[in-house]
Amino acid sequence: MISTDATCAGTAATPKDFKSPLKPIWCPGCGDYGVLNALYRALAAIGRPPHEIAFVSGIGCSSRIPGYTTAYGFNTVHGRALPIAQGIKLANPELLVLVAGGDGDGFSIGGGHVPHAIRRNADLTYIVMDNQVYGLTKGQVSPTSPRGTRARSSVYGSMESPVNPLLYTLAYGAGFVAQGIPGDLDGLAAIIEEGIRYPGFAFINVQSPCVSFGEPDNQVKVQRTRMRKLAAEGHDPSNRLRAIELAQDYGQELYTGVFYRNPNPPPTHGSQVKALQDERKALKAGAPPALSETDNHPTCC
Ligand SMILES: Cc1ncc(C[n+]2csc(CCOP(=O)(O)OP(=O)(O)O)c2C)c(N)n1
Ligand code: SF4
Repeated sequence: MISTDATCAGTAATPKDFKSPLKPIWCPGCGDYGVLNALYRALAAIGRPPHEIAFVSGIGCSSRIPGYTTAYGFNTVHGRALPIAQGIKLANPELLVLVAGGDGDGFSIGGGHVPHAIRRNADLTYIVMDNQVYGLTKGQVSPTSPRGTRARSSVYGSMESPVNPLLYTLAYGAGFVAQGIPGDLDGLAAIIEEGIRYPGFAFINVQSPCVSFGEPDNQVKVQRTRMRKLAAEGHDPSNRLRAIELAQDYGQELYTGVFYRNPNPPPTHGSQVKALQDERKALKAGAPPALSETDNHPTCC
């Protein structure tokens, strides 16, 4: 295991340092394996020891991911990873806080939490393993399933338009929005590392195929042939309007890389809370002593 003070001692961390003894029980070929491997690499590059990392998830196949790392993990409640992660970050701002889950967890039951984490600019990295299906509960349509998807819960085909996670987060003002695929491990590891380094709310949508209930034309091998790297297309990630334009192709084009990185990141929620606390402390230190019990209750009344 990585030394608890590896970064101070100058010992380089390796992906293995973040691998827990627990063996993943995902189906063979599940995209989530690739996400986990990319994450190991990203954490090694960041170099923070596992005890300085809190990894929070909701419920779902993808939400098992914290247990496969050596970070402190919390496999919480369906759809509630973001509020719990925000609480952890507020209570201990020094921690590196990662959040993960599925598209159902994040954009169905938990969809109402995403805008608030974004508008607060909570300093979290949120990784959604978007397989366009509810995997754990055996293949119902999810909020990102394409219209017409036939599943156990929609035998005649889904009649709803899918949620677009890229547009959703960009529209609410997320400072970092990216997308990756597990078949491009190097690219995904680089995106996760960049998201972690971004000072503020970072959203990473991973098109992580479900081999058991997902669409056959959206599996790892097919994705590799379909992916279009934004960097190779000459996209400038500081251009938010262009990012929004590109994000509209979600479900049609498989863009990978950083859609948007705010070149002037606004203050994080934590830094604003800290500034307020410091201001209150200074005021208190300079303020006249509080009135005593007797002063507050004069004997005349
Ligand atoms: C409050 C609540 N409602 C419903 C469920 C049942 N449930 C567990 S996981 C899940 C959806 C899983 O899909 P997703 O979040 O996309 O993750 P995946 O399994 O595909 O990785 C549901 C509906 C639950 N555990 N708790
Ligand atoms: S059911 Fe799908 S999402 Fe769940 S482990 Fe299997 S392949 Fe992965």
